[in-house]
Amino acid sequence: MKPLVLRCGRHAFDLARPLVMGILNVTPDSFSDGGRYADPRRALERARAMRDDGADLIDIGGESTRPGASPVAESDELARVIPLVEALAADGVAVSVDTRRPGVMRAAIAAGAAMINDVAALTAPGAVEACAASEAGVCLVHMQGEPRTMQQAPTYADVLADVRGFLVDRAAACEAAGIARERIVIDPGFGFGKTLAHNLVLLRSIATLAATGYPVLVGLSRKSSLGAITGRSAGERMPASLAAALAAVARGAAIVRVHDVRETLDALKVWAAVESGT
Ligand code: 7PJ
Repeated sequence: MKPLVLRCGRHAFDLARPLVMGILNVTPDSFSDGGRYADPRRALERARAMRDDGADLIDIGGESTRPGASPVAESDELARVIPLVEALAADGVAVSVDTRRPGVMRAAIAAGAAMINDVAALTAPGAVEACAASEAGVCLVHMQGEPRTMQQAPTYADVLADVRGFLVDRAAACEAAGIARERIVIDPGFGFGKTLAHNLVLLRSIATLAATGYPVLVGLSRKSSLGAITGRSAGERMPASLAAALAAVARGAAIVRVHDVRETLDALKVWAAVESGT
């Protein structure tokens, strides 16, 4: 059964059309836009530009989870993220916060965040409880290993079964703790302990993940798998990212997480017009 609505705090999203989540990395070292939005004024400008371009959600990350990244102190993560959440939530923007830390989750929710996006799928002690005590949406991401080492030698018996099983188990743990089904999104975690071949199996199998009944989020924007296919550097992967977003939506993805909001929405509009015949 296809989910109809996604509830994230005071926002309710109609899932009849795909949603676009704009990426805002406020880390000094994120792989594709590292450092560019570390200045809070520039970060706010960038977020508002993505909102004006039509982003449904803006995902703010203060801890780089790129392969090989080193950990960031919680106080630094809070200082980077929370003032932006406050400013954007006051504008009425649906803000998602990309974090693995329960302390950051609680502060983000108190500052008005609509969604917690966790590449560790709320596995940190206290993370499920921090989200259950709110009305925020949650995005549960599959990751094998941890960011520093996850791309060294990812292996799976059956990547789709492993990822699907993990995500369904995490969603069940969330529901058992009181997080309503309508607040939960799942994400296979492209590049999080996956080779190009693993990523392609998962992308081809989005419909199987969507058949769990949870909306599926896909994050492939500018990722290295697209570089492996095209031979392009991170800054030159926008066309590849648009193709990946369309491939995901055509297979049932509910949300695409992207750097290039305006271009992705244009591509999705053409795709939707073809699909609906209007
Ligand atoms: C993802 C993410 C993703 C979700 C990052 C990057 C690396 N959150 N955070 N899904 N990737 N939900 O932006 O390329 O794929 S950080």
